[in-house]
Amino acid sequence: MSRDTAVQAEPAGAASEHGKFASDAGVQRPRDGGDERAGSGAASEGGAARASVDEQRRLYTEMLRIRRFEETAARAYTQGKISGFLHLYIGQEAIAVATADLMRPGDRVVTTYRDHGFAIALGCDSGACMAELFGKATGLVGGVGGSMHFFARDKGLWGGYAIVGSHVPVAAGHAFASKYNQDGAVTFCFLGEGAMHIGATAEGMNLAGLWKLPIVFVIENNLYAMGTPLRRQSPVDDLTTRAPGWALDHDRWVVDDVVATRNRLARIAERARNEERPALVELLTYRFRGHSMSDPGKYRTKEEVDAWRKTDPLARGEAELRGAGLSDADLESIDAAVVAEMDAAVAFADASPPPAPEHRFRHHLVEDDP
Ligand SMILES: Cc1ncc(C[n+]2csc(CCOP(=O)(O)OP(=O)(O)O)c2C)c(N)n1
Ligand SMILES: [Mg+2]
Repeated sequence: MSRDTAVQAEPAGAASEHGKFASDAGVQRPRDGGDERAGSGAASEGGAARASVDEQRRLYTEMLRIRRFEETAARAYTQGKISGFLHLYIGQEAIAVATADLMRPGDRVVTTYRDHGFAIALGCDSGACMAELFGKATGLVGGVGGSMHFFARDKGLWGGYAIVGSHVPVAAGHAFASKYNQDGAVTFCFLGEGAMHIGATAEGMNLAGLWKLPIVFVIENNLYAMGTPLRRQSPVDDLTTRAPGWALDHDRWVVDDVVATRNRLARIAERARNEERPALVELLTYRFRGHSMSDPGKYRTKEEVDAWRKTDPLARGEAELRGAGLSDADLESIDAAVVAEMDAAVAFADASPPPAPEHRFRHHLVEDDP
């Protein structure tokens, strides 16, 4: 089997590909059926292996922690406690949780400005994350990075990046370092579907394929780049059709199940780690809020948002736990603990001091005038 076909995506699409997403009502949804569900299709392999109830509960709780963190941050934003941009990860949580769960020590995540979910999933303290949003000295990066620039090297989070596509060559550089130093690590580079049309993205992916780097590029295709729907960004819906040109393995599925997504992504990551097979993965997902807090999201219909709520991995996780015998009281107590954690995060951030004035001169390269 040739490298390009080892992990098969659907055949390259033409303009008719848009039929997969657009219904008569203009609701953007992936076509039902096919092999695009996380737990189906030959490429999913591990998708069928179900998790134990304890594992399901753990992954559900992690997704819930991200959702409650984001909801809490949104409230704080409207109270004027957070300045600048705030891009929420609500709806996409399963991707960060699945990734954090499969990562090995030394692996790296490089991502976009929609980065809070990765920090929480990777084990950063929620108080430090909230304090970063509040611009406080106790924040993840001392309060000077803010929402879009979370960074926690010790947890494997090598940055949120605000310039679309700019981090893709950076991530390829990390993966090159892994290959050069033979450290056995994989770099996971997350990008929005909008970033697929940026020059730097092509440069980074080309080098990753050329040098067979240990990297997995993951497109979080939430169907919109700010207010621009996919059909007005790209001539094809299936963005993995570009992978063969960069000699990248490729796969693509709907993220409706955190366990299946973790298992399917883990297999791809191990091939990148051990077999010199970098990959381009497209995950079909949805953000339930606007692009950022200033976006009311009027470019999409209530029907579309409701349709995606039916495959929300968090709701599925809850239904599965109920199916496994957890009661309302059990689920309420999980939620109560998470809400208490986020309330404590806000209290911590509120009580923290701003960065000392001299802090603004740290981490700058300043050259003397000649
Ligand atoms: C090079 C560049 N151009 C434009 C912007 C403004 N901008 C910020 S986010 C964004 C949309 C990106 O959409 P996508 O890649 O799909 O990611 P999502 O926000 O959906 O997660 C744009 C155009 C930017 N930050 N950088
Ligand atoms: Mg997008």
